[in-house]
Amino acid sequence: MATEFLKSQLAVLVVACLAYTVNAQGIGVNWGREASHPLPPPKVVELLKANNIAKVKLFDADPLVLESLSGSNIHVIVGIPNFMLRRLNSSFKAAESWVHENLTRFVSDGASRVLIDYIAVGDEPFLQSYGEQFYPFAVGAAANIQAALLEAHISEKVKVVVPCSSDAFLSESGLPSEGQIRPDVNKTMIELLSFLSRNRSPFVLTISPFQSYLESKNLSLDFALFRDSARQQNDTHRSYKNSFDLSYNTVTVALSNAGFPRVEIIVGRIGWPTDGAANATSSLAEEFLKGLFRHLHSRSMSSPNPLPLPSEVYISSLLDEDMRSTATGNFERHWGVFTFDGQAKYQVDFNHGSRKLVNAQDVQYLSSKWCVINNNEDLSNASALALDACSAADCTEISSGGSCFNLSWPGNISYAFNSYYQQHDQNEQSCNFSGLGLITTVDPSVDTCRFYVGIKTSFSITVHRSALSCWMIPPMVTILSCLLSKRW
Ligand SMILES: *[C@@H]1O[C@H](CO)[C@@H](O)[C@H](O)[C@H]1NC(C)=O
Ligand SMILES: *[C@@H]1O[C@H](CO)[C@@H](O)[C@H](O)[C@H]1NC(C)=O
Ligand SMILES: *[C@@H]1O[C@H](CO)[C@@H](O)[C@H](O)[C@H]1NC(C)=O
Ligand SMILES: *[C@@H]1O[C@H](CO)[C@@H](O)[C@H](O)[C@H]1NC(C)=O
Ligand SMILES: *[C@@H]1O[C@H](CO)[C@@H](O)[C@H](O)[C@H]1NC(C)=O
Ligand SMILES: *[C@@H]1O[C@H](CO)[C@@H](O)[C@H](O)[C@H]1NC(C)=O
Ligand SMILES: *[C@@H]1O[C@H](CO)[C@@H](O)[C@H](O)[C@H]1NC(C)=O
Ligand SMILES: *[C@@H]1O[C@H](CO)[C@@H](O)[C@H](O)[C@H]1NC(C)=O
Ligand SMILES: *[C@@H]1O[C@H](CO)[C@@H](O)[C@H](O)[C@H]1NC(C)=O
Ligand SMILES: CC(=O)N[C@H]1CO[C@H](CO)[C@@H](O)[C@@H]1O
Repeated sequence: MATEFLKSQLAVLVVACLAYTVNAQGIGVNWGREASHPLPPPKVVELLKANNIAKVKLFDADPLVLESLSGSNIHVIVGIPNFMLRRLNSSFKAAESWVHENLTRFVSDGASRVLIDYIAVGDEPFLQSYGEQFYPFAVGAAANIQAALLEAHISEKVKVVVPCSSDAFLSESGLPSEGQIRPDVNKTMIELLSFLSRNRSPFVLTISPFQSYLESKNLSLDFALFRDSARQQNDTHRSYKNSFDLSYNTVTVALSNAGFPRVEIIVGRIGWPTDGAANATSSLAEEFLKGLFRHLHSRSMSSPNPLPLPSEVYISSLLDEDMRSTATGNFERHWGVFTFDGQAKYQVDFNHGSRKLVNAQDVQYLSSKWCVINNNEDLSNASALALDACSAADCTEISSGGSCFNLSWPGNISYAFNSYYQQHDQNEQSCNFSGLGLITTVDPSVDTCRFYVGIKTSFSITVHRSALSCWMIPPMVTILSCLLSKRW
């Protein structure tokens, strides 16, 4: 009797594993902090909680951030920036001190405990544009961190992962059946896969439907946005109705062909930007995320031949970041579901309910003051001054496709002046512009174009771009196993 019962329960478990769907517990966000005026970490943690976001992926191990997360019940992926990989590869001591200084005290039990599930060693080190700057050190660094975790007796709690960009994979035909590892990183990628498999760690992958849409003439917006009207792409044994499945399966085929057919996959970064490029809008971002969530929740049950689903998915991103590199596009600063100051840009359902997103509360702004151009002056040098301002401040909104692109001259010059002025905490000197700047208390915002007011924060920083480019994007998380992740 008992055995029968056990058997039937097992059968249920097995079916549940096969039909595993990503539930609300499996959806998290990337919390990047490349912002001139970041929201204070405790405020961000309130924002996560208010929206029932149960997982977060960080790009470093800032103690203020970890302290804010302590006792929160939010699961965390801590990141190690790419620039540290070289040292962590060559020195076990460096890995030991990283674990000692940044991890141990937060992992131990007690009220201040942070639920750290993974350490993301590097941030997409295989990104093709990085060349050989980072990836050759990734596996060695990961192995040293793993050994340091073992030594600190926390390797059971915390797993080591290495987030990978989707451009580490390719397909000659554009179809998944020909998916393979990019030849120049093939050897290292296989070393990484062996490392992950030895430690039962998941593979963390970025999927970029927005960039695929920009780059490939063959993929339509309908295909990227999970629309029913999308023209399907026909592969040998299956057809694809959306860009997500196409990219995802290109990678699963490549991993399988490399000898790792059953590796667990986490999508460490996926999203849709809202500004700085054509089709980067809030309404399309909303459509994309709704389509993605619908797809993740329903796919395994309905499709006759389901793809293995990712066990966790991290949305890019929680907040906009005005200091991110724009090397790959002006949209890079506009991934947030929320604006830099924590206001929801659109509605999307993170937790299977139907509540609206909750904005950050009691945000402390600077005064209601803006810097604009003084039209009564000789404006012949204005454009040059604006360009200067833009080399430091964020002017992605006035670029082609941006939300303020339609501002006619000299409105766009005012935008640049204001951006610089807010970035400099409304310091009077920063609205001079050789006498062309004018401080006003009348909000110059028009239609979709918002002239923002900065956040008052002791965290505001003036960081040099070169330093920032080192710790650009994200890391990720995982699932132990289907069994553990399901609550029975
Ligand atoms: C990584 O560190 C090991 C051990 O110090 C060293 O042998 C190896 O050359 C390093 N890898 C690279 C790519 O420098
Ligand atoms: C701990 O992490 C911080 C932030 O990522 C980093 O600056 C620091 O160097 C790390 N400590 C060690 C000992 O590596
Ligand atoms: C684009 O689609 C056409 C027709 O379906 C196909 O012949 C071509 O190989 C595709 N190109 C790429 C880059 O996928
Ligand atoms: C990658 O390396 C594996 C193992 O060395 C080899 O079998 C495979 O052919 C390589 N693939 C590519 C695309 O170079
Ligand atoms: C794939 O097949 C379907 C149905 O056979 C067809 O309607 C569609 O145009 C094909 N897609 C491509 C890209 O050839
Ligand atoms: C514009 O800039 C040039 C070069 O710095 C300067 O010589 C000129 O006086 C400026 N013109 C005005 C109207 O400020
Ligand atoms: C900018 O103007 C064009 C043409 O008037 C219009 O089609 C477009 O929607 C406007 N863009 C924004 C962001 O307002
Ligand atoms: C402002 O707009 C004008 C055209 O209206 C354009 O020529 C100029 O480059 C823009 N300036 C900036 C800083 O975007
Ligand atoms: C603004 O700049 C002009 C010329 O560079 C300078 O003469 C003036 O003193 C400055 N004004 C303030 C308030 O700093
Ligand atoms: C749906 C939508 O907004 N599509 C637009 C994407 O961007 C291109 C280029 O600007 C437009 O032509 C499309 O209309």
